[in-house]
Amino acid sequence: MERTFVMIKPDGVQRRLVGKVIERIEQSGLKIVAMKFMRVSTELASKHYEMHKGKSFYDGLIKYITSGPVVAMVIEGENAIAKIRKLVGATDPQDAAPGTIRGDFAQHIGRNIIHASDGEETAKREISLWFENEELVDYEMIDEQWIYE
Ligand code: D4T
Repeated sequence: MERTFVMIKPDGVQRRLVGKVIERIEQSGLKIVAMKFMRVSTELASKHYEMHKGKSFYDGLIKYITSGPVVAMVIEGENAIAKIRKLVGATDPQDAAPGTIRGDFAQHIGRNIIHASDGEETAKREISLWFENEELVDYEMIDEQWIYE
């Protein structure tokens, strides 16, 4: 089982898409192990996006992510990292396939609704950046035998 970090960005919250996004994650068989509704500080935003520091879109990105509340989550499942990236779709919504979250709900790369970790190392780093260990809940879902063979 793998864990990944997912965040519904301020535009997702403002456009009242929180329920729809979480529904897609849940109905795919993945499991929520942590979730919080929060305002992102500039400090947290700059740590989260430190790899983009110096790029042309960096300042706008930090302003956007700190502009309103977000929903931060940790999601667990078999190949959860790749599975969520597929559900989310390409970074630029103009390239995101129909049926993906960005393909169905977004238009512009600077307002792309959702973030999801892009690999194992990133997932580990982001989960520990956004959550304390005790905020991650270990539990079993009653339908696990119907989700996994
Ligand atoms: P995030 O991190 O938001 O899930 O996006 P991705 O993992 O899909 O894409 P990324 O790290 O390459 O980009 C981070 C974030 O920056 C915005 N962005 C990106 C932008 O506004 N203009 C750009 O040219 C790029 C490359 C969108 C996502």
